[in-house]
Amino acid sequence: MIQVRPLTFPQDFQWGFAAAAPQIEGAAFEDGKEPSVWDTFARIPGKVLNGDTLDIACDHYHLYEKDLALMAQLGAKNYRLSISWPRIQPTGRGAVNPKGIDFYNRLIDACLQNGLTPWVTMFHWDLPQALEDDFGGWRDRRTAEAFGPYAETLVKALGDRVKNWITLNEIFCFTQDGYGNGTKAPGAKESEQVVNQTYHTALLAHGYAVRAVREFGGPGARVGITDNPIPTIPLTETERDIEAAQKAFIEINSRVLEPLYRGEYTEAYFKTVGEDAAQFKADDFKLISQPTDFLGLNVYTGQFVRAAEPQGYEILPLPASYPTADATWLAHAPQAIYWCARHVAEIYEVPSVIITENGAGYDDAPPVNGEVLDLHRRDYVRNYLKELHRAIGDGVPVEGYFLWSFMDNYEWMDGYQRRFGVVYNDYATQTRTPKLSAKWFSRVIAENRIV
Ligand code: GBH
Repeated sequence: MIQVRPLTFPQDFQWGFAAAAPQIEGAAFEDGKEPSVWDTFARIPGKVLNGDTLDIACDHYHLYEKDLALMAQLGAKNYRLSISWPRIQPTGRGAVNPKGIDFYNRLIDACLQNGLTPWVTMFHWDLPQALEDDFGGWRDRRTAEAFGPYAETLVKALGDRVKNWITLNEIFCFTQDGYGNGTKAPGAKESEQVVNQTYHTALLAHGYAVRAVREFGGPGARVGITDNPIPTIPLTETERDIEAAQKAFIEINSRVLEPLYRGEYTEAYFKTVGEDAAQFKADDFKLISQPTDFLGLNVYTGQFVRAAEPQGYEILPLPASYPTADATWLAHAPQAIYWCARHVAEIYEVPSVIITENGAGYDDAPPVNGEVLDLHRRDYVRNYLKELHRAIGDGVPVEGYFLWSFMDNYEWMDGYQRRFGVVYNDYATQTRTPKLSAKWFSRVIAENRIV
């Protein structure tokens, strides 16, 4: 007879859903919230598909109780949410908006009532517009200095119930894309040197936030950052290609991971940025490289690498026929999750890896007879989970997996067309319909194995 070996996860493996405030909350100008850079950016013609704004989004600000109940019904035990800085501090500095604190108090309480452990991201790209206007946003270290008191406010207000803190989400996206390519808010197109400076400011902000958690987090508080390094997949799993993939990983991701884990800008960093390095003060790295408790990884796609001279590696372009999601940047490369987790464990010896996001964006059609048969998304996730399971089997310390995303939401410059949810959202009626992928994922959680 056939011997089936179930793909079971460790007993204490943490399953959950991920989402972010600006993408789901709506209520963009309610209860004292002032605009974020995204509220401004979305109003610039041509920047976001169909001119979609974040004004209403999934109206989660008003519907959160129902949403959390559905999440719990699907069996999730963890929820990664983010907090809107301009809701807490409308101008990014000074007086705290009591209604902002009230909302997150209610949200966290509702998580706990539903058996959901909150994992809180302090910043998921919605910088208060006032900081962009007054300081130049992430170009200027005053923004990092403002982040410290903001983080402290959060930790003091919510730290009795929140024990898992994520300082920043994907530095690359709000620096390189925000100030370099201009595809994300604030939509600037600065020199490489300025872009590298925005990375440095972000790293400092992370450092201030780590300090806030250490000082005021109370018993059991943990802190980490979520990064989206480009996963480098060895073309073949042979020594030569693996070594090449490691080298490529270090170099192409050197702007964030090297200062965080090596406590300086390294040779790999200077090799990558050349003469456009960030300016820094000697003490900065004490703040930036404080030890953290876990590293969050957002993994969607990867790049294939093989050994080659003279630099030791070659990154292979993906052919046009390579399978992708409707989000065309999202090439279907399940090994990316294995290699990304393994690289950070092997190179930086991170104590714990958490997949803080993984998922797929498609332009799903509305439910038919109450069903969305998103086998494309289901199989995408299933294949990535198999590779994650393999990583755990090989000894990579992976502690949890958060699916991006709970429900369809505001997909940044792709607006509402591009859907990453496992729950379908009808924006006209704010009706939520779990897709096939949600029901399947719910069984995975219940059985703690790939079904
Ligand atoms: C995550 O970002 C975000 O954290 C989340 O908010 C978002 O909704 C989710 O993923 C899905 O996108 O230059 O054309 O090759 C993912 C960020 C988006 C970064 C695509 C790299 C490359 C675009 N990635 N981007 S392209």
